[in-house]
Amino acid sequence: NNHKSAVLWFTGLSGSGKSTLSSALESELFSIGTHTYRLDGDNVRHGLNKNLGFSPEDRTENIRRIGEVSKLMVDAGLITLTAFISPYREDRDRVRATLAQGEFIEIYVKCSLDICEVRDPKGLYKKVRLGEINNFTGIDAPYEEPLHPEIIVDTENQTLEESVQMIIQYLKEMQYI
Ligand code: GGZ
Repeated sequence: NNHKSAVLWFTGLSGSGKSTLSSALESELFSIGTHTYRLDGDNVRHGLNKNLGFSPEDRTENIRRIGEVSKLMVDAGLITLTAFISPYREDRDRVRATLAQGEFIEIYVKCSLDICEVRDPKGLYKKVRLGEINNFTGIDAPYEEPLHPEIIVDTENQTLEESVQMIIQYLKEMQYI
């Protein structure tokens, strides 16, 4: 184990690029021998958190459990990557507070709602506009931007590779890897 463990906590709107970016970063970290694990909706909302929906209370509980699991993974020595909207600042800050100094790296995946809606990778925004989904983040549910994230990636104006390298650069400078 030639690296420090930490959580790379990606936060941002649906369609902002959290999954794409965290996957690409994980591949890059794997190629340099880092031990990682990635948590996202596919492996968490269908399993551990399958009893949770998208009400404010359920989102808070979703993030609390993911925070606790992340903490265990950090204890196991992994660089843990999480890709959840995590819309509430208080919920993210609570996760930060459960970890030691330097173990929580908040990465704001910044992208305007307009562009997320144009990308619409899963056709969800279209469904929202048709009235088939409600309480959708950015439309009729809040998204609270991080005030002091460790890293901001602007996926509207940066390429995927630039965003990956920006995070790798940070991890090197701060001597995580
Ligand atoms: C936001 C929703 C909703 C509502 C379903 N609001 O783009 P996606 O599909 O893959 O990412 C979204 C995902 C959000 O789950 P999270 O666990 O990341 O959310 S939170 O952190 O707020 O608990 C979207 C889909 O689930 N989705 N309904 N109403 N996103």
